[in-house]
Amino acid sequence: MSSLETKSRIFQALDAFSIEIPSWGFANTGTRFGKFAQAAAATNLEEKFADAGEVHRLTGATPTLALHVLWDLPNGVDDADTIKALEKKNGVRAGSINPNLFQDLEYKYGSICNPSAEVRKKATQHLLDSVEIGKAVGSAEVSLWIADGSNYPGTQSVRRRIGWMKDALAETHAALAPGQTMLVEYKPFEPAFYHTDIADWGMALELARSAGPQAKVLVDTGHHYQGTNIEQIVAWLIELNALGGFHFNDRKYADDDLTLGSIDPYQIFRIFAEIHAAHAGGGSFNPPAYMIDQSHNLKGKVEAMVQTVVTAQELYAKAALIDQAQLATLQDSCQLVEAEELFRGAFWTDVRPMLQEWRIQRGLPADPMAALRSGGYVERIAAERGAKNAVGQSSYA
Ligand code: RM4
Ligand code: MN
Ligand code: MN
Repeated sequence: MSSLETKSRIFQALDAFSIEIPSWGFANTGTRFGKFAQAAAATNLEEKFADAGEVHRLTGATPTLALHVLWDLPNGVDDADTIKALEKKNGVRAGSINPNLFQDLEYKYGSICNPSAEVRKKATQHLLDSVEIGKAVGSAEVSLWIADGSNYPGTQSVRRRIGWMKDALAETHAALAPGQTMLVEYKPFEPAFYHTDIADWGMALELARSAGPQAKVLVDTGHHYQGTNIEQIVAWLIELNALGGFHFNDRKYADDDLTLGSIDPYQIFRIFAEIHAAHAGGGSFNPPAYMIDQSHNLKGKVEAMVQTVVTAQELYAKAALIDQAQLATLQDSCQLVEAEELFRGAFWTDVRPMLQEWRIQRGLPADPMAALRSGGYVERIAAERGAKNAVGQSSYA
């Protein structure tokens, strides 16, 4: 590939790529053993929006901020005006709306799968409220992660819970506006440790399909068993026109929510390779929503987010360098080593100088991390928020 073609591929890929950042990624989080408060962590929605605005200013790639209903919109739809004012002030829009069905005491035995009809009704109402919030703030996705499940064999009826869940999701789907998408996320473990009600992509797919055409599957990269071939799942979901979005993060052991690409960048590259193959294949491929779902309890929050976005851009750009037509020829003639080398060659290409060039041409800082450091933003927010963070907070929000 000529260097001119490499450049044009990379520029095209970057122009088309944006990734949503999570409000909860700027707040204090911890492990189940303790919470490590950071002086610069965001303590309220205003500060989360300010941090998101800074990341977008530096990278030009994060126009939307995912919101978690309970943590960010405690007054539900009544908070829509606050959101709109913050959007205007900080230059980022509200992104996916994430209902929270995992914190309230009555959800101890499940939310939309709870054996109690009363609890299921309350949980479904929260989903409907989340849809209304999405409409009020003009956000495209309502992103459902249902934390339901059980801890011990025999203690719950898996099949009855499927029926309850289908009812709730169908009711939620019926309330969607034409432009809204409902994303169904799966996770095989945690907080439940025997069964989770949406454990894998097959279950999520069936639930999405039975809910209706605006429901799609969300793949969180940390929500798989060790060794799962995630890019194969992605390929299937593309094939079935059911890939709605991603929650990107990395992991070594469980749902670690580490920085994307920190443990296995080749995994993310392989996922992006499927996306580029789908784009090259033409047809009716609707690109999924790219979102980050990470929480950094040791790294600085804004630094980690900038690092994540830059890494996502690098891996997306690398995968754009695969010559899909040539790869198809090599695959058809079973030239295995040549095909693999072409694939790997894209991964090993250093795209960073091109990314710098792209940023300069688009009026962005050539090195977002260096710009973050020299701009003094983190020092400023640490000074402003330090006292509030020193007294400790009870939760994420
Ligand atoms: C879950 C899941 C959800 C996220 C919560 C905070 O493990 O990944 O997407 O909203 O964590
Ligand atoms: Mn997630
Ligand atoms: Mn998760």
